[in-house]
Amino acid sequence: MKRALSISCLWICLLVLSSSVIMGQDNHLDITPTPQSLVQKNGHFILNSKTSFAIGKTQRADLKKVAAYFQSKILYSTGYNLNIKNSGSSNAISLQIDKSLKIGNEGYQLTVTPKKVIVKAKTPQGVFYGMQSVMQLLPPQIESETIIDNVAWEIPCVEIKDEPAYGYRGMMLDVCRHFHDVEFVKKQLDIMAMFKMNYFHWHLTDDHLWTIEIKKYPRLAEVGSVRRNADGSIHRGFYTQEQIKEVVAYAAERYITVIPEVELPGHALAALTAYPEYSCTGGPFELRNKWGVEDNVYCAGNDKTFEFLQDILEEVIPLFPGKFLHIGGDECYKGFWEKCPKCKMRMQKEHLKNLEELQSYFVKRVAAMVQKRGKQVIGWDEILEGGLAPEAIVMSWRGMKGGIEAAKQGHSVIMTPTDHCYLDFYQGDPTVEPNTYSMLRLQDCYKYQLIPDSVDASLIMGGQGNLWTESVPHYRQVEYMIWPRALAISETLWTDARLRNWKFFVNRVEQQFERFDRSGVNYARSIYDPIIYPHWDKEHQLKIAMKTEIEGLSLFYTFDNTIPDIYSNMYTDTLSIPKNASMLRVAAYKRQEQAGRLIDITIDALKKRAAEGEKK
Ligand code: TNX
Repeated sequence: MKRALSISCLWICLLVLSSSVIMGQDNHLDITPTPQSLVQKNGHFILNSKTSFAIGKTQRADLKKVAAYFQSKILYSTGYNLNIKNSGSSNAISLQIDKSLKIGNEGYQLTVTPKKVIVKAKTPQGVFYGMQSVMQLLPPQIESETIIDNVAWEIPCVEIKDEPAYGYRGMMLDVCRHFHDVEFVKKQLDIMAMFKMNYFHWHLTDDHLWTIEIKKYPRLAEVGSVRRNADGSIHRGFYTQEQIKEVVAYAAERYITVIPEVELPGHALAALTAYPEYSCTGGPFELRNKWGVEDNVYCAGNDKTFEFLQDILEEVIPLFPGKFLHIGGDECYKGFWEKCPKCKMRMQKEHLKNLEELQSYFVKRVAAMVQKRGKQVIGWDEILEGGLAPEAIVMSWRGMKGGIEAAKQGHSVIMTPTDHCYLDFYQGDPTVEPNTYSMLRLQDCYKYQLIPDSVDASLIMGGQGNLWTESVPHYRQVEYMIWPRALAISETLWTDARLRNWKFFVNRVEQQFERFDRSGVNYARSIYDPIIYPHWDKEHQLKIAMKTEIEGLSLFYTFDNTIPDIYSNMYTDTLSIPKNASMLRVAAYKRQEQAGRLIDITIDALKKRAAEGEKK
């Protein structure tokens, strides 16, 4: 897939000219991701019980579906069951396909006048995105799951022309470390669609669980989907093929393509527990019940391993009509291969010089099977080691370098580097966040610059946010980790980089919080928490610098164990630690109200952090 056509200068100029409107505080113009061009006009359209959808005389089934989708969303909160008609000269939301538009296939044009809302696009997908923008122009109550009376359902008059910067705008969910059921996955697809994301990468197999039913190998689901945790508790879950089809169809209605990931040659212990004969040692194994990577991987010397994988893929491929299939490829330990007689034979026979080449042989052999079935393979950037499989798409996660290298070799790339896209990392101070590792603040996601210098931009398909779930046991926490950081990711993938503006983005994120509250979506408010930097000065005294991620907050703190409020000391400059202090307590206030969480951190913990900071 090629990067969508670059946005014309005219659009940029239009946006700059209209930026005073956009940057304003008008809540009704809070569309995320920011449209490429938006001009506000006077007046508004009022949606009421008599408003109808107009989808044209031909009553295209695809437009009818789009209309029906939003009809039911609007019904929930307004109680209005809008009619779907052929035409309507006033009080109508007109959905139109216009192939002559000078816009990409996912783009749309939205015109709102007091009489009419017109959404035009080349494709139903474009119309769908135009309608998502309409929803965001309505008051936040539109997201309510129950009827709300006494709301003026106004849509401000606007002229929007919009299309994505990148064709691949994804989210990955790992359901192997912690399983999440179909209903929850569907809810995430709904939310992704609101922000015009179009690929759902479903990490279905790993050392810790195998989560997809394979009829020919029933033990994969029977054995591979049940884990005994280290504390003796059981964690289990898999999807039947019927459920998979249901999710794929549900996603398609939201213009989201589902990409399954079947991990190989590593991250395969759940499969090997069920069928140990495809490992080098023969097992027996148990599903991995501590985090980290398992050493036992598929045997690369045994032809039966490839037959097994082929059989699995033969069942997986028809379930996913999209053109991509992810075969993992990351973090494969090769120590057993080194000792395994069959693997050694394979290396000899195939003239493979080292274990990296054996890994490459493995990936290439499976990639060829997948490609024979008409699919393109995606692999994590380790598939570069020992030589890339022809046509393989590289998902660059260990920074951008894998992506750069792959693009230099002429391969397509999906950028998902840890320091912008890893939604399993902390997003605020570790003392108040659920336990995990490393740091990725909202701002880090927003700074995501996909195209490094020196690569052919057309090979960068786009990017995605990744949620690994080692430390995410509960579905509410999945949402907490994804939102709002995925808003930043969606904007970096949709909106032209030149139009990005952190301050304006934060305003919109804050408006979105209200919408999430209304629709029962969990999210993190970590942007309101203080950021604390303990460090040693030249005299080796502990000092504390603090700041906030967003503007408009003041920090109040105490060292005497009392709870800070606006009458406490306000932070203005680097602090020294008073004698006998044992704890710093600090909270951010927005005007008179406490905005973020109270952070309590002992002086000992601050010292430890300062030391760790020095090591970095
Ligand atoms: C690396 S990213 C992994 C995952 C872990 C993740 C934790 C990648 C291809 N592999 O298996 O869950 O780090 O952040």
